[in-house]
Amino acid sequence: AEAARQTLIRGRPEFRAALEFSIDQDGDLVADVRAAPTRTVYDAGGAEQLPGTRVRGEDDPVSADPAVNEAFDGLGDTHRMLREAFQRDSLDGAGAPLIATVHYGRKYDNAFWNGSQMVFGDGDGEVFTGFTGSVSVIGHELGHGVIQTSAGLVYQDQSGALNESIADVLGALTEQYVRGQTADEASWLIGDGIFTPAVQGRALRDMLHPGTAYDDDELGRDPQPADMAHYVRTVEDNGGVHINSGIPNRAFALAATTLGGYAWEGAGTAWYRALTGGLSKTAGFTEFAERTITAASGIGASVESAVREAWIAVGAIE
Ligand code: ASN
Ligand code: ZN
Repeated sequence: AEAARQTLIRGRPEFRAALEFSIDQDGDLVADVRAAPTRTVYDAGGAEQLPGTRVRGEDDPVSADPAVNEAFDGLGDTHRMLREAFQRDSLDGAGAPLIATVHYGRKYDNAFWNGSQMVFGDGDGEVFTGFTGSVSVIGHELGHGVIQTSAGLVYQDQSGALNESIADVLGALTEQYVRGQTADEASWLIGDGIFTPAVQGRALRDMLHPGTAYDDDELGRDPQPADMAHYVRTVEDNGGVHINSGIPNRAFALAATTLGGYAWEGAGTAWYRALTGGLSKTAGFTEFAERTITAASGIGASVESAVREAWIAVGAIE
């Protein structure tokens, strides 16, 4: 009877996270405080000292600084996607506060997750504009926080490339979720809009067509392989974690576009369940492929088959 009562007042478990209100023990309607993010944005003012000066929290007005607002909104977008698509309460599943620092360093050409918060550079203005301008980049960096508090994938070789790839998946899903895009409508680009017009390129990475995101006189060509036959063996970049992530990225984009519809529902849910369902921290592509197929089989036969075929297409399984 208690379970039925909970279902009546809170909705079925899979939809519960979408509710903004619930009923407390006295029968009163209360705001579901856990549903809301707790965001704080800091400004490093061009220094490399973290976190910097606090400039915006949940109760503060919009800032005069667009980078502050873009970071704040991007944190909220990622929090909402995790909660509504996967019923995950923030990065750690337990309501962790979301912290970001903007204007980190001078002409700093990157954004990163430092193990406990987001950090955004402004870019040098020649190759990169500010890093807060892309929701997929914000979702990627926060994705590292989700991965760290779930499978904890080791940031080296194949497990590191999976770490990078799953961060891209979470970044792409955040962007698609807030835009309301289906897999067919999505760009599958990570970092769309952060290159200056001087760069010959569309984005940092292209999940559906790895290796084609840019081809620039100064930057060179996008080094990502699209399948295992072109896996890059290197000691740089922790064994090519930002390079070989192209392989699992393409598996995800292929599975999602084969299925159509919203990517977080079919392929995304299989990936999320594989990530949070006992994956080993040194997992390689094959272990992850098998776990996503198992998770997909619990969603439906068409999802299982699309996921299996995608991993076969990139050469991670036979
Ligand atoms: N943007 C990069 C990333 O999140 C920063 C780095 O860690 N190399 O992977
Ligand atoms: Zn990353």
